[in-house]
Amino acid sequence: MATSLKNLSDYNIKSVENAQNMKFGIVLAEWNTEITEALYNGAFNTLIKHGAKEENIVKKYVPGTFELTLGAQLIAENIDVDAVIVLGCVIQGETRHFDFICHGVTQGITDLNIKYKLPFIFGVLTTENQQQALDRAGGKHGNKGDEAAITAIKMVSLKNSLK
Ligand code: DLZ
Repeated sequence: MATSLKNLSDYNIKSVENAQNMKFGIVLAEWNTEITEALYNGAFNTLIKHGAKEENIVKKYVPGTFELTLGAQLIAENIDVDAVIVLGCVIQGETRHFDFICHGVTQGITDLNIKYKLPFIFGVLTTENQQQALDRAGGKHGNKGDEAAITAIKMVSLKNSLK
C-alpha cells in the first residue's frame, strides 16, 4: 500500500515477465467511479506495456466494492482468464459501513484465491477521504491499478512456472 515513502507505480521492470500469452479479467466498482476508472486505466496500460494483448483483457462492472467478489467469481467461471483483478475504492464515511464492505471484499477475494487456484488480485483502495484515493489513483503516490497489474502478471508467471 502506498505511503509517503512508497510510490505504488515504482517497481523493478526487469523482474516482470512478458504477458503476451496471458488473459486477464478486470472487474471494477461503479462507486467512486472517477477513482476506479483511473485505477482501471493504470492496470490496463500496465498490462499492455508488459505485452498483454488488448483482446485478452476483459472489463466488467459491478455496482459497488462489496459486489467485486461475485463479479470476479463470475468472470473466473465464465471467461477463459489466467487472473482476475478487482478494482474498487471505499472511502470512510460516518458509519461502520466502511468496515463491513472492506472486511467482506477482503475475505471474499481471499476465499476465491484458494477456491479456484487462480490469482485474484486485490486492487481496492480503502481511504479516509477522496484526496487520499486520488493520490493513489494516478496522483502523487502512483496508481494502485499499476501495482495490481504487475501483481497479476507475477502471479500468473509463478503459476505457469510450476506446471
Ligand atoms: C453502500 C456503500 C457505501 C456507503 N460506500 C461505498 C464506497 O465507499 N465504495 C464502494 O465501492 N461502495 C460503497 N457502497 C456500496 C457497497 O459496496 C454495495 O454496493 C452496497 O452495499 C450493496 O451491496
